[in-house]
Amino acid sequence: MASPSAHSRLTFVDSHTAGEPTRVITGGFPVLPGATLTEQRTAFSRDFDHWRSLINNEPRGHDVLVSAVLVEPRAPDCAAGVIFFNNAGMLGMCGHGTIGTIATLAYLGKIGPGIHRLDTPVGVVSAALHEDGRVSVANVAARRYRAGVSVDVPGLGPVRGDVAWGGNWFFLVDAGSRTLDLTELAALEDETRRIQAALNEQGVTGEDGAPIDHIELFTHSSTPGVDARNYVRCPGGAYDRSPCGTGTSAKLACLAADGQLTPGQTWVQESVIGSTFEARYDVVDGEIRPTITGRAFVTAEGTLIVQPGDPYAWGIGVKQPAGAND
Ligand code: PYC
Repeated sequence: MASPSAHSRLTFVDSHTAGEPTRVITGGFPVLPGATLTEQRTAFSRDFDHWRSLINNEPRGHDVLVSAVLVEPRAPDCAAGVIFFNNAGMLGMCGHGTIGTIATLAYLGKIGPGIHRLDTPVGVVSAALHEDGRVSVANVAARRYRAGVSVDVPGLGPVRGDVAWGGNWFFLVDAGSRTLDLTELAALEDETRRIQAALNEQGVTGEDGAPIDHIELFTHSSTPGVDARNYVRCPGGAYDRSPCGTGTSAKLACLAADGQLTPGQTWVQESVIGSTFEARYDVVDGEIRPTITGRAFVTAEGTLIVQPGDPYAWGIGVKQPAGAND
């Protein structure tokens, strides 16, 4: 087992994209074996999951954080390979995290304005860094898998939603006239936790039995120029402070399937904190290809330190591997 030894040090740059944090690990992470990013992600979750916990769980991280480890790209012409993870496990793609990663690479002087390809476990994405610092992410293809699926949610009754892929699997529920704002966080957390549990218990999944691990409630927005507002529950239970890049991509796939948004038309998606992404899609080879535009700001850079004997080297509430940090 690869373990932090005495005085292990991991360098990082933190940023936030529309309020949602991203931590890019820039040095000190073990080399991940594998011929593809998918294989490397599998090796990560099988053999190095305690490193994920070290980075993302308290006392060095927190449950809102999405982190990214940079690896050698395996696909041609990519600026970097990137594997995203959070307090619960691995993510497929991450829209806000991609914007944060590009802003971080620019901050480090590794890239400038222009188009940059990133290799991810679910495919290559390309990101345009604009002169003004905004980033447009051309995401992997999005699709609605099932429409109007009903789940029986204890305490809420039947809840209907669409199952869609935007780089992660989402269950999208029309919240009607429900208020999606910061005053409602406790209730929204409770409702989406119940919906998530009901999906798991009733075996509602994405394609090929893939777990649905993001719940997206959406409603209209009263903000001028904004099309919709959402509340997105992430796999570890935290809510996305940003409008969620993969969730917005899944939403575009549903709008396209319902004939409510045409290729090239702009969709402005607002988060529960009021931050926005601008989105649109193109149809390429019959597939919905979303582009999500947003802005990230660097908030910190530093070094995570693991001193020998730290009983919480791997995080609070996480079984500490025997002898791993003596
Ligand atoms: O922006 O795709 C996203 C995302 C996923 C989880 C948190 N943010």
